[in-house]
Amino acid sequence: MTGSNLDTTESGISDAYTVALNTVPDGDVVIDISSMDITESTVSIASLTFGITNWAVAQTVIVIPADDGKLDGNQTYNIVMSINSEGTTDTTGYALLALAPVLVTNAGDGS
Ligand SMILES: [Ca+2]
Ligand SMILES: [Ca+2]
Repeated sequence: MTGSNLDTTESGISDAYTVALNTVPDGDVVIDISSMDITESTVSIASLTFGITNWAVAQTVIVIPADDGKLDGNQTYNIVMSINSEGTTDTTGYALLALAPVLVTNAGDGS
């Protein structure tokens, strides 16, 4: 994974990170993605699927800032990723993997 500390602004500057697997799976690995503070941002995609053919190909998640209309300065929160147990068919260990959150700071725009 690349880009674990992201900066966005309420005025509309987004940021992004990429995810790829480090080892070959023997089936699909589905990773769910969600913003822990949707008043500050949303994510461009709700889940990523990696398989035997694309496990090493980086997939991009764009963090899209939201303007909450509050004078709240810079807000820091996590984008969390978790293995989707229903969609994941891999048996090499990804099902038990805990994924580190991505820290995002959304800078306030003064309103
Ligand atoms: Ca805000
Ligand atoms: Ca604001």
